[in-house]
Amino acid sequence: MTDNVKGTPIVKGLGFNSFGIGTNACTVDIDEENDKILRIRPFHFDEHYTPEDLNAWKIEARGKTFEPGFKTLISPLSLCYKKRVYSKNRIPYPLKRVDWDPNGERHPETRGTSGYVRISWDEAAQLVADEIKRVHDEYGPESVLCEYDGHGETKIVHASHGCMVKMLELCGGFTSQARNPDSWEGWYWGAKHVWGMDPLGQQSLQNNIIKDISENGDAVLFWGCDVETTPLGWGGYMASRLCYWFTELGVKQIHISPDVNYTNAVHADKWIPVLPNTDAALQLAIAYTWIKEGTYDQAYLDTHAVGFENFKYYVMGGEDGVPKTPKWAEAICGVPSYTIKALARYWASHAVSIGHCNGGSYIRSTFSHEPARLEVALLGMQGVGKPGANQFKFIEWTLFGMPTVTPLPPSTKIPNLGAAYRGWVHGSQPSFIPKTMIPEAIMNPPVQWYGHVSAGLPREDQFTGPFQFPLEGKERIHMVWSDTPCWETCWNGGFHMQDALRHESIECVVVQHPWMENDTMFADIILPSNTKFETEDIGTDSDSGQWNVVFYERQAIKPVGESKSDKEVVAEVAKKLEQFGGPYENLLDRYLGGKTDDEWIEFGFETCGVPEELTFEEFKEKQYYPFPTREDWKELPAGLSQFYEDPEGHPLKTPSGKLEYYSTTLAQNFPDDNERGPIPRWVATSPSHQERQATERGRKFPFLLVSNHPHFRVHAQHDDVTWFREMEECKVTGPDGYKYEPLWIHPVDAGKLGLETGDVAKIYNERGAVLGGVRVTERIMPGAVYQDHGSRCDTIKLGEHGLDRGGANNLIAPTATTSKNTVGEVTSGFLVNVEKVDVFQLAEEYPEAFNRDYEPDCGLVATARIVEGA
Ligand SMILES: Nc1nc2c(c(=O)[nH]1)N[C@H]1C(S)=C(S)[C@@H](COP(=O)(O)OP(=O)(O)OC[C@H]3O[C@@H](n4cnc5c(=O)[nH]c(N)nc54)[C@H](O)[C@@H]3O)O[C@H]1N2
Ligand SMILES: Nc1nc2c(c(=O)[nH]1)N[C@H]1C(S)=C(S)[C@@H](COP(=O)(O)OP(=O)(O)OC[C@H]3O[C@@H](n4cnc5c(=O)[nH]c(N)nc54)[C@H](O)[C@@H]3O)O[C@H]1N2
Ligand SMILES: [Mo]
Repeated sequence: MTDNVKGTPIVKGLGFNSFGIGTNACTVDIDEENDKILRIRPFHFDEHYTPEDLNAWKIEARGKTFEPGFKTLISPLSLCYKKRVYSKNRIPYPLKRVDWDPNGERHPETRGTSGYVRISWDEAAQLVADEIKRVHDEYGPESVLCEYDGHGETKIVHASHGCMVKMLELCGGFTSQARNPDSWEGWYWGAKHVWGMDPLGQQSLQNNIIKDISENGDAVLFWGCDVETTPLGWGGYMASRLCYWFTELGVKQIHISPDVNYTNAVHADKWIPVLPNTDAALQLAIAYTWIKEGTYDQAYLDTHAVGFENFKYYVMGGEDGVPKTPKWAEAICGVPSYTIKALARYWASHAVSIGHCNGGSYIRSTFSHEPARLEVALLGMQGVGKPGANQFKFIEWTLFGMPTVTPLPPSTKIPNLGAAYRGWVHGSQPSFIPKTMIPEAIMNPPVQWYGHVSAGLPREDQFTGPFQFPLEGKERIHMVWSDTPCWETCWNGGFHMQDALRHESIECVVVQHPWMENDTMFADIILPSNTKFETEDIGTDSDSGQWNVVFYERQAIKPVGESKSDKEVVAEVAKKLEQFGGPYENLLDRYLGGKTDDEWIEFGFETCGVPEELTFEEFKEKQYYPFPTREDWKELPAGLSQFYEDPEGHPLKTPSGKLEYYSTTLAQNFPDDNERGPIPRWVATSPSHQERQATERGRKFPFLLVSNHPHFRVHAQHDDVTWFREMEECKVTGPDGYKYEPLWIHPVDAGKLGLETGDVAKIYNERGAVLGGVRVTERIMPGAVYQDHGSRCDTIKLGEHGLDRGGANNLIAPTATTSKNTVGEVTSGFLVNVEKVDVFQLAEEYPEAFNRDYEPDCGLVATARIVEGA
């Protein structure tokens, strides 16, 4: 461990959302004493550097000034992190599942219910190495599925995700669980076909949009957007401060969402409740109103768009005989027709921008490509790119290091530690499976799809394929190695995944993880990894929106228990594999890349873009370097202003270079696709999904579930944090003392169902049920119910038609992907019913589940599963 200079706080970046790479963190100071973390607190950028060094920026508009400040605006998710480090849920030592015997019966069917025994690191590493060798020999390397790359602590040298793939690609390969272009499914699969905007599909030219709105904007539509919540997982409260700034300026904030989210509650001028994933109907009715009233910008469309006539024909009912009137929309989306008209009229006569984090249900639900491209269609009808009218983002300000993705003043450089990153590599393997198709690929191979489905690929990639798993002549999956054990909690159709993990074809499951939670309980071998407090590393903060910084991260404490960093965990296995010679020869050295940790850190420093005159010694002493603001930032064109002024000179990345209201490439490539046709439209139901209220299923399961990103969690992370669980906001204490995941329901619906605040209810459909603690509130509109995403599984009955006490509602999300030719997730905005349950009766029925080692302020503790060696 590096010697800590007494009294000098340790600088770290805390963020949990960066695909495990060192960006998207918020810089913090950590106070440590006697190998214990005392506290985590805001960091001051001006400790070693002056405002002049930073070329401090400010936005001045309407006689007021906005400045970023020099103290980090850290979020509760960072402040609390010592509770995660010292959680009772930490895995103390390597473990083996009791009824898994590699030389005898393997009992795949008891995964998820078995207990574990303590084993040594030596035995654990040997077991994993033996299994890899056996599977390679018997079936080939493609039979090892690696699950990696989810969000994780921001780490570079001790990468949180994908260390194992770095090793396996050196000794034969593996099958990769490819992250689909998630979070922005609709933008990616839909909006790109209207306006290009590679790689994400959201407006990629973001420069100076905040400055532009401050000077010229009348209103911002928060269309499925909660900036008091979702920027917290990545950075801090900068986006929240922007909302206060808009209020100060008189920029109206109009919220369109099924719920009164945290931002809405604090900043909104107006709330327009819309039923989950029915936005497409609302959008079409706005287009209808504009066409009917002649209040859209036809002159702009003449020069900036193609195919508008086709779209107009559809909107006015030419194609299907159904004009998309506000009355038509009202019946679907629940927004009164007069409100739709009022919104349309306001928008047409003001400078309106749309702000997102990513979009909520409608961007991650069935057919999400439709509302996404309809939004672009609407923006185009009002001349997107004109002063005060753009689409912009409140988070991911420098995602993937793209210098144009920042509506705030950019720095001279975005620090890039890619060269030193020791984790996952995308696209290195010919054999891959989209994340959303894993259960099917395991249980019912072969499976087929279109596109390489790695986030960040150009639009044309969606036409490549079909791809298939397994590759021609190759075997199915027989072994799973995961460092992201939260599939069942985070993806679509978790109960289905539980069945896949227990499938007879799966002979071995290895999980490396710091905490005993979710899919970890399906592992045969568990390898305890650790948090960034326990290692030395280098990192960057380029997402909190204040300053872009690179920092040296000293080790704060010794590893907890017998844990090792993810990188070291894999090194243990590499060492053991060497004994087999052949492709495994010298594997450890090759995996380590010929450098020690210190050398990798120094290499990261040298290659990340810091000025040459800064020495490594000086950097280590100061612990950070902030990149100054670009001198010329005010001259950068705002948003899409150049396209607005000169579409020929600044074309979009669509085949025509213009906004495409009719996509010829979609028409050519998927002529039979009526779920994603060439024109954006309202798709009621179709073979892939029946998740609309006005259907047969809708009568059985009458509510649309909204499953937002949690305020006090990052997906499956932070659910064991004592400070949060103590808050009434986070859990509802049931009559049995168990802390249930809150379920919001409108008083009218609660009345019909006989539910009261504090009751426990089951949320269910034909895929299964999860429990929730009822909170009756007008913060959710009638017809919709709301339960956050990411609560830890505490499954009572496993698999299809299962029952979960933890409230992990992804377990009952649809198993099919976005639509026929798009393999995105569908995890929110689907049909459920709700019914009161008697927990004492359930406890009698399922005594084992109700007697697990559980503490209300942590949830299940690690010992809930450890039967020997504790
Ligand atoms: N219902 C619903 N579901 C959703 C969404 C929704 O809106 N609603 N949103 C979706 C979206 S946008 C996304 S991006 C996905 C997110 O899905 P994931 O990225 O898969 O989710 P996380 O929980 O962030 O996953 C990270 C996992 O890595 C672990 N981890 C963190 N740090 C480390 C480390 O250092 N080492 C190791 N070994 N593990 C670590 C965490 O404990 C967790 O198990 O969820 C999707 N699911
Ligand atoms: N604290 C915290 N921060 C996070 C994350 C986290 O898990 N926790 N996850 C991170 C990740 S990976 C991502 S992708 C982003 C996600 O960022 P977003 O996609 O913006 O997050 P969501 O919570 O899914 O949705 C935002 C809001 O949309 C509204 N909404 C929900 N459904 C609908 C709908 O059907 N129509 C309309 N109009 N509105 C709807 C709700 O009011 C909700 O609060 O957040 C990131 N930041
Ligand atoms: Mo996401």
